[in-house]
Amino acid sequence: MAFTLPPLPYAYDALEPAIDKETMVIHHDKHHQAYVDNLNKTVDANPELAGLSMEEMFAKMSSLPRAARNNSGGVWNHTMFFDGLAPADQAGAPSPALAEAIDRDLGGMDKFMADFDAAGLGQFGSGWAWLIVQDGKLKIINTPNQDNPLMDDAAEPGAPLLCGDVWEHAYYLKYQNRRADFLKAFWSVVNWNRINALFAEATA
Ligand code: MN3
Repeated sequence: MAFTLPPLPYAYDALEPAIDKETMVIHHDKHHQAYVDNLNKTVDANPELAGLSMEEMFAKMSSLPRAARNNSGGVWNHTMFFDGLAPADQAGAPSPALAEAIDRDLGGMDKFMADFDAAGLGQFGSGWAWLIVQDGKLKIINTPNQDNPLMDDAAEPGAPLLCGDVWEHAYYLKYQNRRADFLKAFWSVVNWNRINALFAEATA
């Protein structure tokens, strides 16, 4: 069965002013759609991928063709990214359990946000910043291209809670070269309710 593009869980302009409508339209309808289309083409061209979910591909990523990595990662990471955001008035706040873990593992909320931004800024070229649970603890990592922490050859494996897209297409229309300003605005639309739920699941 072919992969399909999940709809955005909010309106295209719902994240303004942090992320503008035009960027969201292009990012979701063009970039994310292209990864879905290319993943389906890759599956058609590689019979060993038939019937696999993206998570099943990640579990044996190192033995699959490069196109499977780029396109399954591209689809999955973008869904994770868009679901990880919410209109500012619906974004919630860290749960007591998550806040405690952020203090314990990441040195507090301010340091967490600064280190997450640094992971995004420090990713040379295109890639992603991540908050993950690794061995029961929170950790901030980054990945190049469309790699993610679920892939079998991930340098830093873990359960993803939040990702920040630091490909230029995620911010260039509004922020041009100012990746740091984009990451700062990103925090105003982070979906804490979802992170809380994923954290509870990953540490259950
Ligand atoms: Mn992107």
